[in-house]
Amino acid sequence: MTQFEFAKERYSRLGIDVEQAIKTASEKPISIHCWQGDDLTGFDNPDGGTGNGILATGNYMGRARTFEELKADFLKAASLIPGKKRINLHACYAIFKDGEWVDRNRIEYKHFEPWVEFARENGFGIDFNPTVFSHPMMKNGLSLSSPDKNVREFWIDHCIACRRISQKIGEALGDKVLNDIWIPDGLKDIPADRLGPRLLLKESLDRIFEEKCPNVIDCIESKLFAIGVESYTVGSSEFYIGYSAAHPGVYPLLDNGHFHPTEYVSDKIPALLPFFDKIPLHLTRGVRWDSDHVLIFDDELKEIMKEIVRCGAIDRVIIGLDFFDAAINRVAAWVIGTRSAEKALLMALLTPHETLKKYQDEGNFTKNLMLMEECKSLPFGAVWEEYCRRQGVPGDESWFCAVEQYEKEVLSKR
Ligand code: RNT
Ligand code: ZN
Repeated sequence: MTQFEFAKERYSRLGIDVEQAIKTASEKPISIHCWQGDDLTGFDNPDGGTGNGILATGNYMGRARTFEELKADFLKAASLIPGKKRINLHACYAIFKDGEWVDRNRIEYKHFEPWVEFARENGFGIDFNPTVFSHPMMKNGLSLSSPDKNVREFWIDHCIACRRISQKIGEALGDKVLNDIWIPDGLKDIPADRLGPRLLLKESLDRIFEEKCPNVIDCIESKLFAIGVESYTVGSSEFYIGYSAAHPGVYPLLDNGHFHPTEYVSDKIPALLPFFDKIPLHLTRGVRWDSDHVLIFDDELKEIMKEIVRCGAIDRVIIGLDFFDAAINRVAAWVIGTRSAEKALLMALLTPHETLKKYQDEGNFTKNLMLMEECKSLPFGAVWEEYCRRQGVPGDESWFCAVEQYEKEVLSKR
């Protein structure tokens, strides 16, 4: 009996169909952010670099500097990750040809057509994000909520352009494209006016969402605070949940780094499911703050995936990743983080949710706690390895050899 057969038998004693779990895991897309590959530098800013609202730390060798390099790195990472993949792009990854350059309020679909070709060739879906940071039109750290009308108009135009691009990408791929608006707007010190900027943001969003874009899943991503923006965030959770509730077709995106550390996105998913047909996520790992460390197979990631599965919401929760570490090999960072998400998803699919729920409903909390604890030592590793094998990727640490070789042959020569 192989380890996998043994595991299958062990899980079936708990009423779990391992084959079905593997199939479901392999079909659920995970949207992998392109920005792990180049520290969110993008291609539209000759000086490069983040700042003005966002920051990647570290100085590991081999950052992708061009479209070609970013594609190659992404493919290397993707070849070591099981499951269905999408690529999540930011507007700053526009591709300008023949010396052309336009500012962010003027970008068009053609600037992303090469990405569509790349996605098509490799069977990836695409998701999209306006890039509302690292730009001189951020004034006093504000964009869509700025008191300066010119600033607001610039960013409104940018977000409208991004929705149109997303729509066209969706049409080209026969798919829906998630377009996530996140803005860093906020204040370092105590506000004199908390309402004004929110009213301006509401007005800006109304303008942005005017046009019907049937292939776009519109999202707005809230945040609690950031370094330099400690006292007030215009796009807070309440603001965006309120906005989404009042505007069907707009969804509140939950980034698990964007809440107080004692608040859990795993609990927010079932709180929002009764009201929204879709819940978009950014999975990340905050260490003490929204630090965007590489995702690991930790308790909250497992709990988030459990909620998605046990709420029967695998088709309603849209999984995207959002971490960026420039201090370690970037290709490895992608692989470690995305494999962790895949692991957590598979493990959630291998949990006897029906039985546990029955114990809870019967008030049998002792048995519930007992079984939850016993589940932690089920032979999950054997199923994970088999899942990877069937997906044509290494199931163990041997995937790292490919990254080491790539570092030696490609990254170290940059
Ligand atoms: C920032 C948000 C946002 C960004 C990406 C790059 O705190 O999480 O999602 O990380 O848009
Ligand atoms: Zn995010």
